[in-house]
Order: sequence, then C-alpha cells, then structure tokens
Amino acid sequence: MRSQILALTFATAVVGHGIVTSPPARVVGDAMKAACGQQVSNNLQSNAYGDIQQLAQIGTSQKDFNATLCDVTMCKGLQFEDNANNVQHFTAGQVVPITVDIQAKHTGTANVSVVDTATNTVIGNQLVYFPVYASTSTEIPANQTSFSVTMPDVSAQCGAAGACVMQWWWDSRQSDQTYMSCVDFTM
Ligand SMILES: [Cu+2]
Repeated sequence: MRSQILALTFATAVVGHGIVTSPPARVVGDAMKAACGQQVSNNLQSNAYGDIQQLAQIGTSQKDFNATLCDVTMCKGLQFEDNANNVQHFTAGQVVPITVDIQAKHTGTANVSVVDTATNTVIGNQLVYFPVYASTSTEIPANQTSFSVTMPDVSAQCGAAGACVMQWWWDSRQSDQTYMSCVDFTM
C-alpha cells in the first residue's frame, strides 16, 4: 500500500509532456469520469499533458475504471459527450494550423491523422508524419510545435459529430510514453 501511494505521488508530481493547444482538443468531463473512474479522471484533470501508459496503469488498479468505455488509446479515454459543444468544422482541402505545447522532450515519432472513433482506426493516410520528434539531443524545431495539415475529403466518414477526430499522436519508445490529443470535427 505504501509503495502504491508513493508511486501515485511520484506519477502526479512528474510534469506531463505534450498536448495540442489549437484547435481545441478534448477535455475531461462527467462522461469521462463515469467511464474512466475517479482516479484516472483526476489525473487527467490535473495533468492534461500526461502519457497514456500512466493512465492505463492507474486505471487497472481502480474498481470504477471501465476498460471498454475508457480506452486510453482512444483520445486518452476522453469522451465525445463532454466535448459536443466544441466540434470544429473542416472542409476538404482546408489547411488547418496546429499548435502543440511540449513541456519536456522524449525522442519519438509523431503524426496527425483522422481517426474513426467507432473503431479507433486511422482513415486514409496520415496528414503529417515526423520520423524524429521532440528529440532529447536537439532543441525542438519550430515546425514540430507549429505546423499545418491539409484536410483530405473525409466527408463520407466524418459527416456526423463524434464520428471522427483529428488526432495528434506522439510516441516515444525511448521512454515508453505516448501522448495524444483529439480534436473533434465534422466535414
Ligand atoms: Cu517523461
């Protein structure tokens, strides 16, 4: 028990690492709390920048964590219902500027993709891919935190709010930490 408390204290004390700040990304709300439980919800509330491995680790030790409803690999378990008033509208061919805030570096890869939320699968090709991202051996290039993507025509799949998100995904095998943000949108 003591080691569990220490582990949790340590986990919440570590500053998280990255999030999309624009366009607005999914945030915590009551639906997320119901699906993911109190501890996971609290963690994400206090540390929106955190990695999904930490959320999964906390969740598996909690009785009110529903692994089916709260898939941390799908928008960190953040729910559409909590973000229904924050849905962007994009058109095919629209150039969408994206701003990322990174608090600490871990060498990895990153991409932005359109994800089908019903299946948690990428639709079509990645919109942008960074083979080396947030490397610990260099300063972060400006175009890794401020860049644009051109929206493909996903109007057939993404017409209804909640069907799709634009997902920013940064995966560091160096640290076994994965960060993500989801922007709800319709086309
Ligand atoms: Cu870290």
